[in-house]
Amino acid sequence: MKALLLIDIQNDFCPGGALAVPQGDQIIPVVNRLISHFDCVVTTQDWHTANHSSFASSHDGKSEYETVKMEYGEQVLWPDHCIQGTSGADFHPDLSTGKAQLVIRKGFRKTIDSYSAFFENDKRTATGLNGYLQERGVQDLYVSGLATDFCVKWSVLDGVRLNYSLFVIEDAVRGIDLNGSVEQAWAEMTGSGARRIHSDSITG
Ligand code: VGL
Ligand code: ZN
Repeated sequence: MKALLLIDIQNDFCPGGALAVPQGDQIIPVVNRLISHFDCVVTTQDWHTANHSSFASSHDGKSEYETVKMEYGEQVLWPDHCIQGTSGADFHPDLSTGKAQLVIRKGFRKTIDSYSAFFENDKRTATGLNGYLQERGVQDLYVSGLATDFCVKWSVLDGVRLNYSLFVIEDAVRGIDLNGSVEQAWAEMTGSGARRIHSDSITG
């Protein structure tokens, strides 16, 4: 069984949003077509508290995109984004979310960020997605969404580690790109064994 994973296709990650990914909205028509080819569709939703510890605004004297050391490791500090219940945290209105069977919310604990769909940034606290996919008999994971170099990459690397077959759909992802992080993300993902594919190859 195969599943399509939609990572964080939310207003704040699209042009005009608080943490806009360049051309983030351009993946939406591609993703909407893909959804029709899958019986299992799962989406994640970045879902932060106000004053979340991943926000630069929560750290005196720190600027956006600087990093800080947290108990669980290095953390990039972001603009305030995807705050629970705000329109920025909503899925993009053009995304066909109706077929999504599971919404995994992540980053909802104030003191820890969560990039991966599988684990919070301590790499230990599970979101529950693995159990869900196991119980549904999913083996092949097709990944789309935002952003290539953060939540997509971390989800893909965890998925490989958990022994799923990973397919990253290159025209259905876009990145933030801090200092070449998109190119590095592709190297890490393909180096881990994930396959880079084009959405054209998904039919039937
Ligand atoms: C993301 C930074 C902060 C992502 C989420 O979805 O890639 N990036 N929160
Ligand atoms: Zn976030």
